Amino acid sequence: MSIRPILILPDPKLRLVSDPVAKVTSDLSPLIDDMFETMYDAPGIGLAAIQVGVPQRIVTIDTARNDEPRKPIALINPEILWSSDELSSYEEGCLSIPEFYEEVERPARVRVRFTDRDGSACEMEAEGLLATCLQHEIDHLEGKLFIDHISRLKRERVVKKFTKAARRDGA
Ligand code: GNR
Ligand code: NI
Repeated sequence: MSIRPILILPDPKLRLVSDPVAKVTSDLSPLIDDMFETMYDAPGIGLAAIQVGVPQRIVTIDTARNDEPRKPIALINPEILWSSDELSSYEEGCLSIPEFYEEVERPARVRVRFTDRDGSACEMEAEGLLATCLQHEIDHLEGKLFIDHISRLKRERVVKKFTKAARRDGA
């Protein structure tokens, strides 16, 4: 197992649409294990495979608090089946946009279909932070970032800041 480097804005790979996983086999295990290790190390509550440079539709999530036991969830080919009309607002962050936080309004509840790492078809309904996190991660699979949900002025400001930083760091 290893911690993999996380791609940072404005890495163009973050804008790729990830490919569906054709067949869930144990070949995925090293990637999924590394995603959990990378996510817990960061620390973050979610990670999409593209954030470690792999354009496949795989997500890891654990929204358990620090004082609770871990609750790791791996989702392969996740799809939103239903989302509530009711919205809720969370201050979101992203491991690919470190130390930038902004309120985002999204559906308060979602129903998601996915395949788990054992290859079983699963569905889950979520609310609260988990619902927000699921939508944030599924956005990553479409090349979408949470800054796409904020005002253009704020987005352009943060993109500019990270573009300058990348230039300075010679990335
Ligand atoms: O760690 C994370 N926290 C978070 C907080 C509010 C809404 C979404 C998230 S996901 C983020 C990790 C990440 O970047 N996942 O793609
Ligand atoms: Ni993110």
